[in-house]
Amino acid sequence: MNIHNAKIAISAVKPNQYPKMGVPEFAFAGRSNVGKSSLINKILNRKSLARVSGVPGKTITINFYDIDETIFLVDLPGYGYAKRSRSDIKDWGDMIESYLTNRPQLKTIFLLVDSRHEPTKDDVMMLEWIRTVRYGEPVIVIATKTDKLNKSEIEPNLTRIYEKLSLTEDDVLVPFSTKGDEGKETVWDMINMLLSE
Ligand SMILES: Nc1nc2c(ncn2[C@@H]2O[C@H](COP(=O)(O)OP(=O)(O)OP(=O)(O)O)[C@@H](O)[C@H]2O)c(=O)[nH]1
Ligand SMILES: [Mg+2]
Repeated sequence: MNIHNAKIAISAVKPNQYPKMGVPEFAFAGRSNVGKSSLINKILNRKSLARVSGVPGKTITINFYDIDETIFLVDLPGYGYAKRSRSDIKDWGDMIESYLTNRPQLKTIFLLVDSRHEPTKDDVMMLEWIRTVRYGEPVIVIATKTDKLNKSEIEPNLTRIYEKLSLTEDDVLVPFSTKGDEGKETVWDMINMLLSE
């Protein structure tokens, strides 16, 4: 797979817009502003393929990135963005749910949480929901923005995430940062492992 051959395939809001190509898909979920779009750019060595912003709520569609016609990386709109109306939140829920529950080629859902903070109620709910729809599969959680922590904070913060999300030894918790390469190889290793299953 040539990761330099990456392009946006489509920004979808409803199922009939999802790509027809049946290649394996890997989705990135998490709170708004947690760093989903940044992670996609980072692992592809791209500056701005996926739109990133300091303003939460940047990604409002399901964005499918076509990597060498071999896999799709799927950037999901973030949750927990306070300035959304109730009907927008419902639309968000319907959109995410219809994708995450009706997509045979979806290989896994990576859940991103901010390494600096205790996982939010929404994070816990999202993880529980992922456990239900992906019953029996290990959960993969990515703790983002580790560069914003002191060295001494990393372990305790990871432990807090592990405990708050009730992770088990079958699950995976990956520290990740866009400043430097932390986590990048691990994410690719997991994608490649799931591809070879
Ligand atoms: N220091 C640091 N900043 C990061 C990191 N990852 C993301 N950011 C910053 O966090 C902000 C939000 O990043 P995005 O990638 O847009 O977050 P998102 O999860 O896609 O957000 P939505 O599209 O709103 O759901 C941006 O200002 C990024 O530059 C990281 O590892 N380290
Ligand atoms: Mg985004």
